[in-house]
Amino acid sequence: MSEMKTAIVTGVTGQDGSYLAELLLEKGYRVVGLKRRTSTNTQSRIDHIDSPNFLVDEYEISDSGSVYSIVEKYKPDEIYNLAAQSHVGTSFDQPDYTFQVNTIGVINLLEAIRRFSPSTKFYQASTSEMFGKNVDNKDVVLPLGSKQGITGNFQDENTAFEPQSPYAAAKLASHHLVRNYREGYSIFGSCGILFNHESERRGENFVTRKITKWIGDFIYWLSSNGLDLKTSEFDMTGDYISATGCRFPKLRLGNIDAYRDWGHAEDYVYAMWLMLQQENPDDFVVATGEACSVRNFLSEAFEYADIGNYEDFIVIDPKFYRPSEVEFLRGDPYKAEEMLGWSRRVTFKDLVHRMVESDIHDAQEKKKSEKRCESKNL
Ligand code: NDP
Ligand code: GDR
Repeated sequence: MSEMKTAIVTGVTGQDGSYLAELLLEKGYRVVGLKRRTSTNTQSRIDHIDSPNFLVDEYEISDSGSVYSIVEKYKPDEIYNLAAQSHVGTSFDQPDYTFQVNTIGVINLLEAIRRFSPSTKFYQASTSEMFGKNVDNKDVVLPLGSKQGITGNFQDENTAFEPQSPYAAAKLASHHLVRNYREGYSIFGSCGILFNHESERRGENFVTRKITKWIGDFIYWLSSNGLDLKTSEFDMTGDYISATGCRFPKLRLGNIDAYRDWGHAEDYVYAMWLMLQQENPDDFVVATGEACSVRNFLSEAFEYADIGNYEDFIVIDPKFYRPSEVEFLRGDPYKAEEMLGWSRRVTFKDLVHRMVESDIHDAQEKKKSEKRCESKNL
């Protein structure tokens, strides 16, 4: 019987960390999930994992001594570095901190591997944000039967990087550092250039989850106040949706004309694992090949929840605009499909539907005991 592999997952309390921990456990690994010390519990995404092969240890990614101790202690077969200050908008307000976590943290891990565990394979969570404003264009039509790839505007492994935020700049520095350690010290370091991936576990301040969470809360508010969108009278003027002494805040959003290539996180963590099972380290774009706008997401979500025209329920708030925006991201996953045998399973529509269903369900469950009418807010 082969010996059990050990994998460290940084950022295990996050969206991807939780799915990756589940996948690695299924594959027979011992999984060490790393979390930072916090004054409140941040383990809601991993609380359900019940396995003797799963343990959670504490560290601080920006503290080299802490990272060295952890790597020396476990000398893992694989490290998946998912920890990050991952919010692009926040990185404009906290650029220094973003670099401490997203770049210095990566240096700490690479140095720890070089010094204490040079045979450890390393996965770095790079991002499509590194392309920023840059797109390539492909207008090729291949012969029938050959792999089509995609046409039109896209980004792939050869597209030049042009980061538009401190987040993207910090991630790009780390992307280059991994290549540096790969070439300079023969460390097995692979970078997944992952395009947006969402899920029922997505953080609530990313735009997709913000939308579906609002829908869940709104539907609960309607039902708990005996309101019906088709038969009740609503006043839709201003920032609230008001009816019979109750009101509910409209959904406040920023730039809804941005396009993203959205997949499901469960599919994407599988690509991470595949990258570390290859003979040689390399970088791969992981994407669906389809771009949809925030408007498309809104429209699909509101239609699925049977609410009506999303435009009546949202307010555009300049607060959510970024100093510089990435308008269009659409990845060509050809290399990952060919070399890793990876392909996405969840479509854009399925993703939206799953997130809407989950948030409607959660809102009903969580708020059953809450007061029925928010008229006190009037
Ligand atoms: P999340 O924001 O859900 O999770 C981030 C994780 O990093 C959390 O576990 C968080 O811990 C941890 N973290 C944040 N700050 C620190 C810190 N100072 N020290 C240690 N840990 C910290 O992100 P995702 O799961 O969505 O993304 C995973 C990785 O992939 C990130 O690196 C992200 O930048 C990258 N990425 C994500 C994409 C996406 O679309 N989801 C696309 C491309 C790249 P805590 O719970 O304590 O906050
Ligand atoms: P992104 O995701 O910046 O692509 O980064 P996010 O969901 O934050 O934004 C997507 C697009 O929606 C626009 N937008 C809003 N965004 C947020 N968060 N809140 C709003 O109210 C809102 N209104 C409009 C944004 O301007 C943007 O154009 C995600 C993160 O997971 C990164 O860590 C990861 O690297 C990239 O995806 C790939």
